[in-house]
Amino acid sequence: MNIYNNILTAKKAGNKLLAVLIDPEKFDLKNSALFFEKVHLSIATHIFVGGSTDANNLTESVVNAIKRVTKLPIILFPGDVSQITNGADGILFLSLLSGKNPEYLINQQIKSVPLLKNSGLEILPTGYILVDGQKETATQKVSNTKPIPQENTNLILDTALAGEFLGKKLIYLEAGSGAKIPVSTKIINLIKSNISVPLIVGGGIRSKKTIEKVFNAGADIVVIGTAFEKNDDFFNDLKK
Ligand code: 1GP
Repeated sequence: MNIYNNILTAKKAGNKLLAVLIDPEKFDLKNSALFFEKVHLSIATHIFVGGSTDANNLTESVVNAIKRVTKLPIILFPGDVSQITNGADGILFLSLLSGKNPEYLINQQIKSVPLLKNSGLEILPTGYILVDGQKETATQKVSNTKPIPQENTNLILDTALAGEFLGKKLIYLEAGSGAKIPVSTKIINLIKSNISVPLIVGGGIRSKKTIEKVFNAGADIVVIGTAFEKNDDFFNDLKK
């Protein structure tokens, strides 16, 4: 599986990608077969697994259980080094560029190297940018960083470009899980027209209409978590 090349191919062809975010702390393992039946009927293309915290170390068992019921690429979206498990296919190797907390800029990444170097996980270097979604999100609390206000478009753009100049292969604009408002289409459009790597957008997206708006503004990958956690019938709106 070459996850990044497949993302680039989709981007080139203008095929939009949808990632379903599974938070191990909230996922009902007993329901996984049924949940994935719905996922497979939908336009979802990727599974992200992760959360800001995983106090009971559930990530490994969730990844292994999911692996048995889907062939979609499973990509770790870890809140910290403890959420790394070999059972997945790849990992968003995140650096929280919007914050000024060295722990999430580089320290967690250094700590993860012994786990990653022999893991077989495809590593996807990702510039992670937290934008204010009008709600104090778990990412903000756990990372002890402030999101960039949406009005501050220049700072968001320069942060994204700094990420690209540093060699990040993906830029992730994040309003935070359960955000009141998603990243604006104006910002998505601005970032998209200035970077050349694929753009991921997530946080607070909970309707088909918003997904379409976010795609049309330039997102290559949209990430949905809360909308599925609350109501997995949401997949019915997103049938292939
Ligand atoms: C959070 O971008 C993801 O990291 C998804 O956010 O839970 O609001 O869909 P939601």
